[in-house]
Amino acid sequence: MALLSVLTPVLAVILCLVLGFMLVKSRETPSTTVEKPAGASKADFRPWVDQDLQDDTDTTARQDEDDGDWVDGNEEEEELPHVPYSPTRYPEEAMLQRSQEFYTVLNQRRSVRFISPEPVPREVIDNVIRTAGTAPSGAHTEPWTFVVVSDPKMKHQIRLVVEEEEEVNYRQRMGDKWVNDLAPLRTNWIKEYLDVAPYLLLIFKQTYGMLPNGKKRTHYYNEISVSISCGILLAALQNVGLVTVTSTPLNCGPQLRLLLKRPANEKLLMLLPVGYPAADATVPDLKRKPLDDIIAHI
Ligand code: IYR
Repeated sequence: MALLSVLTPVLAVILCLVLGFMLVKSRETPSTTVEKPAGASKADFRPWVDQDLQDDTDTTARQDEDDGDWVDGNEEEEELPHVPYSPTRYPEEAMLQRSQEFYTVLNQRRSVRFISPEPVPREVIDNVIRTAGTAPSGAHTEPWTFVVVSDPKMKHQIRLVVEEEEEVNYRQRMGDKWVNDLAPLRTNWIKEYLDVAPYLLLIFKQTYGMLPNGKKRTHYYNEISVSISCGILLAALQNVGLVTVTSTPLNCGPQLRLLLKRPANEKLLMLLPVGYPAADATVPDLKRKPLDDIIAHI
């Protein structure tokens, strides 16, 4: 009996430890594998959703990342003047012509995997990024970082990381269906353009902001905001005759973030090799859906 009363607290402690361990394990996100979540059916398993891109919304995950308090709403509020706004208004005819011309330019945009090593002026890239930075963002938090890599050694390091992970993606993680769906595009894990393109643009979404006083600021809708900005960036590249391919290297985010010495609040959303198209570049002969298939007038 005496033995039992001594053992009970010990057993309780052991039980707590086991439960705590199980809880911690269940919260861990795999960083190098895309695993089918327990209980997920074939239909709801989405291997193309990069685990690293998920926002850390629960407070424990936030605290794990690094120290620092969050600003609360009132602290941040500042009086912001509203000023008159009257952008150019075009006559209808001009609108029609401009809409057609803009469509013609953007309709020529293609994802190009064969990029020329020919140098591109830095100022053009700066302006393209300036343009991307005009995107709207949740509560005007501008939650983006554009990392421009031109150093050949760093480009090669990036290539090594991407090719190693992508080989596992194509061979194991993506599955037969996805690999078959991509077959017509003739894409695989070998990404020569990562060495060859004069610039690699790595676009990071900031899952939260860091204020000068060390406090964290909520970045609402950060992924949507950065995605819009990427769309504008693609249009700006097209406007100057440069090409890219929207690569989204699955599972490479954490390694590339460390390689580029980016802070913990930044997560890689997209990697764009940028340059002129190679003289012998080819693209798949894709057709776009007709207007009637993408529009619903109500
Ligand atoms: N991220 C891989 C696979 C890939 C996925 C889609 I969806 C594409 O349209 C093309 C490629 C890669 O970049 O090769």
